[in-house]
Amino acid sequence: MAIVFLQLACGPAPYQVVEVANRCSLHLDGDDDFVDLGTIVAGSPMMLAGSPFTLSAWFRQEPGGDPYQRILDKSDGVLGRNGYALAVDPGEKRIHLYVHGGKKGGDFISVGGAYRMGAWHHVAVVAREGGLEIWLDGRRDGRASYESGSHALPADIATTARLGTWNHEPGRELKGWLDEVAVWNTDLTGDSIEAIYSARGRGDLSRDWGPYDSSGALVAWWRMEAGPGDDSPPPITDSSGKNAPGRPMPDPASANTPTFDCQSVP
Ligand SMILES: [Ca+2]
Ligand SMILES: [Ca+2]
Repeated sequence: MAIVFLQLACGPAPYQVVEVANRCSLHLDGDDDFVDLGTIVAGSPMMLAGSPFTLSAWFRQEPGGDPYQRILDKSDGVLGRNGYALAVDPGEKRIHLYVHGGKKGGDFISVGGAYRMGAWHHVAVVAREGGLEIWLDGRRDGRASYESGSHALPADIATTARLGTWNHEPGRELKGWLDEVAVWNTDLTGDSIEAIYSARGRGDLSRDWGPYDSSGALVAWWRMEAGPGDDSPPPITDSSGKNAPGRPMPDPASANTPTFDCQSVP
């Protein structure tokens, strides 16, 4: 019996991941770099109006920079107003999930010290009908709680959306790397989130495999893979095929833009 147990505990995963190559990530310098995703209008898949949803991303943060740095923000004000936002705060090393239904919303936070600077981490946040969840590196944060406000699902209100900052003034720019940022218009199971984490940015989210059975609900997937084109700057392609490519935006001072980094991936 001991040998059987050992094989179960140490053997390969009991399913086959449908793999994709992961060659590159996106580096943002923390100084006004971001990716413009345009305006999310009525009927857009990223509106997520009144819907359970899941956001997933790999991130590697560098010290310094702004507080409450945004991974993804679809809003027109602070605290994800009229939409939703996912942030990583380098001071407290805490994840923030903001969801706002148009009249009310909340700031849902992980424990402090939830992740390490300079290392790749996977974050998934889930909005279910009855509440929110934060998952870090494949494990649910059982102590996550509301810093303010209360449960809501996203509003049906047009706002802009961005990767790497918020939407109404400078000051929440991500300093570090992003990769494999994905959005679903459903609440993924815990087993799905564990599987996505275990695949380390190499699972094909457009196909079902193992416990991951939500490919049909994928509404955005930015893989940050440098394309063959010579556009400058190159567009940030959405591999779900449901959104127009994102535009890497230059900062006014130095005019540099987010850059593909094919040396650092999760
Ligand atoms: Ca910059
Ligand atoms: Ca990638």
